[in-house]
Parts: sequence; structure tokens; C-alpha cells
Amino acid sequence: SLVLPQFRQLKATGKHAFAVLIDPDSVTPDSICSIAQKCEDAGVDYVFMGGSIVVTAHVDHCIQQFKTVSKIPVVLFPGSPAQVSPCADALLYLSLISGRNPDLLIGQHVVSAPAVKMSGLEVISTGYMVIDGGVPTTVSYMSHSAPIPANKPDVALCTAWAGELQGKHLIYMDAGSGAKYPISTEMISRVAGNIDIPLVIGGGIRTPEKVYENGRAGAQIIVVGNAIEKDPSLIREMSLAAKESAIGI
Ligand code: 1GP
Repeated sequence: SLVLPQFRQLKATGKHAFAVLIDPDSVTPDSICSIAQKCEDAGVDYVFMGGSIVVTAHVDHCIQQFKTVSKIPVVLFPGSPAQVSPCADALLYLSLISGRNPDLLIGQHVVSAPAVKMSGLEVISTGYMVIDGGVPTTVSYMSHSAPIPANKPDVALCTAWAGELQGKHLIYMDAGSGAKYPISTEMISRVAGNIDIPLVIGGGIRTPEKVYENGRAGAQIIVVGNAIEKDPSLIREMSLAAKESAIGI
């Protein structure tokens, strides 16, 4: 079944989902099966697949391997058009709306449009916003774009509003992989409480407590990559924390 209606349903019912980010560059065909099994056992809701710089060309293979073990929907979170794979369930069609680099707002989209059309993927138009996480991240370097300052929730909200007004289906606020400081709950609640589309939060989240806080602040989907790569035993508690953060509506 389609992924975006599930995200919208989360927003409508005050429920929250947990997503594990898998960077195809840091897994092997064997290790991906072990991660898939752990995600399956822990009741993970989604797997986001992608990275800022994929040097390997095995995204297809990673997803196929993953799917031999788990039925969890795989959502592409591509760092470049080369990462679009028809094997996934859906594609976050990212436009870097916090940046001012036309290539990442529309240029790469034009180049990849034929491949995206032909892929048959569910395309989820995503307003992607990078928030300053206290360390220069790959995405800010690669995108030639300054992140939104961490202490400017109003700038974040106006950016999210602009994305919503442009017809984006989803807002993804990201402090960047390995961020020193994850996005503040103040900023999350400011944005989540004032938009009508689902909100994804990621970057620098290291504990189940932080996952829970982000859910309480109003994020529909909470994404963790690095911390789980280092310690896969966190998956279960984090997945549970996201579900326990549900807000009765
Ligand atoms: C990065 O939001 C993701 O794009 C996840 O970040 O690897 O720091 O969890 P981490």
C-alpha cells in the first residue's frame, strides 16, 4: 500500500512512526540482512535508504537483499539522482528548500525526471530543510547552502509554510547525519503545530528519550541512522519510544 497516505494518517491520528536510515555505502549484502532482521523484530515502521555521497552502485541490490528478510516499506532518501531505484516502495522527491542552490531546488529534478517517471515509484514531494546541527555536515558542504540557524524557529516555520504553499506533500527537517545537536523540540513543535502536512525529523538523534521528545513535539516520523549503525541494540527501544509518544487527538 502507498506510503504517503500512511504518513497522513499518522498526522490525523496523533500517532508516530520510527524509521531507520540505512546508508548503502556503509552496509554489505550480509550486514543488510542482519539489520533487516533487527528492524523486523523491533517493529520498525519504515526504512529510509540513501546517503549524501553514494560511491557504490548497489542501491538496487541492497533493497533486494533487505526485502528477502523484511516486509518493512523501503523509502528512498536519495543524496543524488543516481540513487533512484525502482526496487523501493516510495521515493522522497527532495527539494532543498532551506538552501538557495537552484540545482537542488529544480536542476537535478529536470535531469532525473525521465528516470523517476519510468521507475513507477510512489513519489512523495518533499520540502527538505537542513537545520544547523553544530557541525558542518556533508549535506551543507555538498549543497553550497547555509543551514537554517538552530535558534530560529520562525525562519524554519516560514520555510515549511513556503514548502506547503508550493504543494509539497511532506516536510523533512534534518540536522544532518551525525549532527552534534539534534533539532530543538521548540523548533519541532513550532513547525509541527502550524503545518497541515506530515513532518519528518532526523539528524543527531542518539537516545530513545530524544526519539520520544521529538514525537511529543509533533514529529510524525523520527529517523535515526548513525546511532543505530554504532549500536543496533537501540532499535527496539527507539521504535517503542516513537510509538509511546503518540498524542491523543
Ligand atoms: C540524516 O536524518 C538523518 O539525514 C539521520 O541522521 O545519522 O545523525 O541519525 P543520523
